[in-house]
Amino acid sequence: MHAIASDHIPERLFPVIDALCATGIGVAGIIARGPLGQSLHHGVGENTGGDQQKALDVIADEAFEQALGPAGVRYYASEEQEGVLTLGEGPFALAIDPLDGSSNIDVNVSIGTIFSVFEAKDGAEESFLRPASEQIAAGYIIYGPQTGLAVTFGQGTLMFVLDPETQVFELAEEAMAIPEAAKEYSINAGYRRHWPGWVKSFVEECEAGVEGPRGRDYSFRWVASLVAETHRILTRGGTFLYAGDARPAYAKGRLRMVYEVAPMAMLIEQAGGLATDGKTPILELTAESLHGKAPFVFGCRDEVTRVAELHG
Ligand code: AFP
Repeated sequence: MHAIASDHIPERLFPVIDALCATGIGVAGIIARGPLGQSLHHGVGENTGGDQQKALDVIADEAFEQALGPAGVRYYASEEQEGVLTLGEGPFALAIDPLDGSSNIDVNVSIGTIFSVFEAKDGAEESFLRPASEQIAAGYIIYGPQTGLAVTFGQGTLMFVLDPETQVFELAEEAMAIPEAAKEYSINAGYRRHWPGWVKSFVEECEAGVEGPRGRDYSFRWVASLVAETHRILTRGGTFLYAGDARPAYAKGRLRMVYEVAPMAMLIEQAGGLATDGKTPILELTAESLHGKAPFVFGCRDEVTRVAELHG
């Protein structure tokens, strides 16, 4: 019994997507039990990037690592692992944030798993330190009121929903389309004093609303869960900004290029949106290190274009 029903998945990638979905169903069950099950949100250490590791980060990482080798993944690069793991002799290299948004685990807010797939090269690290445009698949599983899967293979962005009765992911939308213009913008406004000028200018234009240069009112949204923000923007539009700011260690923002920024950029662009580092398309960039960060601005074309004008 497969975990996903769809003839919209390239045959050679189906085992990988099916393994991601089957593992995701297990992770969703653990999350749904919350405090009734094992403790999920207590700190268990630090990952390579210096971020605090929660118990669920490690549980999810171990589950995906176990499942993906037999599915054809040769190299496994995870936020929760220092280096690249060799899982088998399959044709693919998969980068993953096993559990993104872990600061939301204990408050029952949507969190997710983000993944990016390349054809494996001869070397482990070189299979990931390459132009983001070479991704052959990218997506996320969202653990929320619905458990969902957004995925792209370079021919548009598809959305699936897990049917709770059959425990199978079913196709809900085969061509997600982001609106041209946004009505919402997303940024952690708590750090306004640290923002670069172009970020402040964009946000102030949104705050000026219908009387300002944008000529319409905007609502502000911040969930602090990249998967939840991306799902909302894919579904109804918006603009997301996490640029570099003046805080120590935030010169390139907070989000990681290989397993957060690059896969989300592919999903967004395949749905007709734009994804940049503030001015340069993410898909034109090459990761310099496994856990390196990248400034990230994505969403509706009109807004991301305006951000690039202000950045310039
Ligand atoms: P955690 O996984 O540590 O919760 O970080 C989540 C995240 O990487 C991304 O999902 C959010 O968009 C972003 O951090 C939120 O960052 P702030 O906590 O600085 O708002």
